[in-house]
Amino acid sequence: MKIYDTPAFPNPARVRIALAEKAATDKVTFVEVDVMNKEHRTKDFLAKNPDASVPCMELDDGTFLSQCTAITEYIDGHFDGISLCGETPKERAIVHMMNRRAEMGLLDAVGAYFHHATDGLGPELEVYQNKDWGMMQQVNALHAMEYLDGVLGKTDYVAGDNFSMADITVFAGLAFADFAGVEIAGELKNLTAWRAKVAARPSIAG
Ligand SMILES: N[C@@H](CCC(=O)N[C@@H](CS)C(=O)NCC(=O)O)C(=O)O
Repeated sequence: MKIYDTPAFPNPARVRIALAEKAATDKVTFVEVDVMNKEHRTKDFLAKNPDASVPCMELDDGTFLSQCTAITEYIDGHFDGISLCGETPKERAIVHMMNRRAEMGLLDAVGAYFHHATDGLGPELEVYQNKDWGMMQQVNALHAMEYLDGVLGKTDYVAGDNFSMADITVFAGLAFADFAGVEIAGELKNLTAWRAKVAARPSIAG
């Protein structure tokens, strides 16, 4: 199995954390994609992942998977270890719901702010920018942080009592927010405490 990714980028980090949670990091081969030199937009890479994004996973039978949620589903089902996507139908539904809220409200919103309202990855890569859209997404990301702070005032983790894929998405979203200069408001104590707890997990702290 191969993972095509770019180390230190936020979405690749999600899959790397998922693999580490399943103690499976050494069971895949990482192939570095040079996003800064537009390798992800070449014909060769688009044949693997038409989304033109990293990460992308190649299974041993030649199937390519893209989108972190789909890749994490595969990793969760394929490797032993804690469940990242939930066990019961209800748990799975809640993990997916919260993961999508974290993705849309936080991680993707920060991404839109970064790519549209800042220099992003630079003029070679940011061929279309809409600053108003980016600024609106920054507001959405700040609202998502407030929402998540409320959730984490009631449950230990984003999707309930157990660590899950949704926590990974929020964690990566906050790392991206730091990088993009979108600050967590000081009063969001639940979110800040949860972040410190998650950062201490061996899959992240190493
Ligand atoms: N929704 C996608 C997002 C993937 C994504 O946006 N990855 C970024 C790196 S963090 C990327 O490939 N960016 C390339 C670009 O902006 O051109 C997923 O879950 O995998």
